[in-house]
Amino acid sequence: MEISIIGLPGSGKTTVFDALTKCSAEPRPHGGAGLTLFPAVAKVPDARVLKLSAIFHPKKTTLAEIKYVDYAGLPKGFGREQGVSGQFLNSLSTSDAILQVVRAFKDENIPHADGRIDPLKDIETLDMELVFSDLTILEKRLGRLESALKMGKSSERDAAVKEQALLVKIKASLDQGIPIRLHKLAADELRAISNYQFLTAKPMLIVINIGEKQLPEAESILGTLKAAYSMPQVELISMCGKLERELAQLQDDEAEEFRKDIGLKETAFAAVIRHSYSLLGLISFFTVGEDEVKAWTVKEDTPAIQAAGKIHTDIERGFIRAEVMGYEDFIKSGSTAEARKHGLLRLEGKTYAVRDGDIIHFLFNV
Ligand SMILES: Nc1nc2c(ncn2[C@@H]2O[C@H](COP(=O)(O)OP(=O)(O)OP(=O)(O)O)[C@@H](O)[C@H]2O)c(=O)[nH]1
Ligand SMILES: [Mg+2]
Repeated sequence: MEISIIGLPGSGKTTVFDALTKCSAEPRPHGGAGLTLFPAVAKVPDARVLKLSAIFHPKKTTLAEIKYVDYAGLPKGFGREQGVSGQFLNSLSTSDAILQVVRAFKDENIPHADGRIDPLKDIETLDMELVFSDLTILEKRLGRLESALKMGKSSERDAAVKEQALLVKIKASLDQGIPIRLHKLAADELRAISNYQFLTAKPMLIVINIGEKQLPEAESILGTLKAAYSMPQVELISMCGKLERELAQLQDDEAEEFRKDIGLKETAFAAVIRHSYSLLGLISFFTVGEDEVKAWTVKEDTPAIQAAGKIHTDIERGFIRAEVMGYEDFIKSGSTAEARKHGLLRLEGKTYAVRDGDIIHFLFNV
């Protein structure tokens, strides 16, 4: 799972990225090296894993991970309806979701490209950029479809005509600046366009980057923006990027202390990661034991056999059964033996849809 971080120049992308990934990316080069991708992994905070770890005392405790990508040296003109192409577009296209950083912080020493701080305007500007990029891809495809239809074989004609109609429909609304995710496309239509990796069809998490002084008004800033900009598959959240980056460099207990002092409830980065997770339709299941307690990431409704394959292809190939108990059931029971006694340890087959919080032991044979 990979999430690309984009936003207008100077909006705080790198600051937010550093906060999420605890500054674990390679140092960035200085000066015009062209576009460079910076991937780094964020650990998904999950109190359940820590609790399981406290019960099993494993040698190793492993949290789930999400990969974020930051870009240095964005093309000049990004945000001016001309910037997404080449390597930048390739990378954005293959990512599973987009995290957009929007500047709300005020700082006279850091000029905004448009000379004003207006988060909603910036969101719309970036939307236009992504719409424009999708239009370019779509028009190319339409052109090719048209010439194929002119000389095409009759066997492929029906599919081509159908696709053409769909693309024309999408183009009409992109032309009006409407993102594809606002279309209520049917499942087969979504499948038909999935290859194009349209940017405005991807889930998007918008992080409003507020300044420290704005912390008391964070909720009202966010509320206003949510009221003005709401659509399916888009989630808005606020975060003080600069402060969170500083906190990310402290020891956990020091950071916790600091947070309490300034009245920050949940770590903002935890909230961003949680939202990234739900936006992507991801859930966690756990494996437990003396060696390791580990959180695994899968899509909602993943069948048990596929979840097994995440751990090892041998387990998938030799899958016999899965022993499953819900996290809450386990905690209530206090131990696996108790859970078994009360019938809370279930035997499930290959097609069982894994649920968030399942503790799974796979039985297999190779
Ligand atoms: N005052 C203040 N400054 C911030 C905040 N967040 C980021 N900045 C500053 O804004 C500047 C730009 O931040 P970056 O994180 O580099 O922004 P970016 O979007 O990665 O910039 P480019 O990659 O150059 O487009 C830096 O000097 C940051 O220290 C904030 O919340 N408050
Ligand atoms: Mg940057």
